[in-house]
Amino acid sequence: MTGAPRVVVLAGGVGGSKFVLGVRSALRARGLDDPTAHLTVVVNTGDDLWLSGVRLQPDVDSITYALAGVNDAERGWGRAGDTERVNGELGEWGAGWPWFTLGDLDLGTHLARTGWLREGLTPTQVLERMSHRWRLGARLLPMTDAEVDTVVVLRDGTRLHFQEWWTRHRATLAPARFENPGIGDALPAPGVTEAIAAADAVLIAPSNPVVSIGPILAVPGVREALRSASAPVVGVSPIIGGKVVRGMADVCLTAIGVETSAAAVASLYGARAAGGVLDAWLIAEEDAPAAAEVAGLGIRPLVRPLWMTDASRRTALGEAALAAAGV
Ligand code: FO1
Repeated sequence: MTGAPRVVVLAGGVGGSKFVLGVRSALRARGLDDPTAHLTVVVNTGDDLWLSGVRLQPDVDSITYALAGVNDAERGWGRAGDTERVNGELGEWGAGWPWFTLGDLDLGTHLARTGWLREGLTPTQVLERMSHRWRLGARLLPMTDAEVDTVVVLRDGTRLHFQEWWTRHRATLAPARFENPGIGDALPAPGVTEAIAAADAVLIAPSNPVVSIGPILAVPGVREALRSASAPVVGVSPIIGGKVVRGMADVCLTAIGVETSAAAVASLYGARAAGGVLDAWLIAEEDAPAAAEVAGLGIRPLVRPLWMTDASRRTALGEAALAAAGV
């Protein structure tokens, strides 16, 4: 390969944004001041929802805000220093969801997005327009332009929007399965399969394997694009020391019958050589004993520090993932 590598990352919200920050700074450390043309992020849109008349894209916004440096890093969603005046007023009207907070600055994003969608722009075009506001250093693509919001089906058949299950019930209601109605007819957003085909490295972020990476892989054509990519596909385990780093991915994994372990998630994704999507799998030092099991799946295990607790660790992980892909 000559010149800077072209990298595609599949990503969800919080884990996804930290990882993308790491990959961006690893590319910058290689002298690529503006990696926009070299770093494409395919973002999960299964978390999206309509609320109070506006379209919310939590994972898209988490990644955009993080790359722009305006995210609320502590909370993991929304804008730093946001206020909640409009949200209070919505509550007085009995509008929206009392358990779901829309910050004032964040609402500006949702209003702008909704206005452009109403004018006829596609989600891809809206995101492209939104990406110009800040120097993101990456091209963001939604996984699809279709609305395929994740639905959680409980054991008694009750159907809840993913966000209600996640934020109101904090994933305490046992799910039977997750669905993305309409996803079978969805197309990858323009540019997604093309970016994967042209990539020198494809990376799967340490995001929720079930409700973040799962929907991306379920968009018809994405799995096939990964399988036929000439670039190595390298995943990063979202499980460290047998536990989820953050969030409630363990509940999601249990619901689909997958153990919360680095090897089980590798097995869920599968080896590219055996009909899956992975060539290599970065596992934490704490999970080093799982390396043999991962290798047994036909996936190259690489034991690396996976904690992304500060900028230098994030950069090191981004660099480790690129190196694992041979770029
Ligand atoms: N998460 C919460 O736990 N409570 C909230 O009130 C909340 C509001 C919210 C508003 C906009 C947005 O983009 C995200 C928001 N999130 C909130 C985060 C979100 O529900 C999830 O953490 C992600 O979708 C999971 O990746």
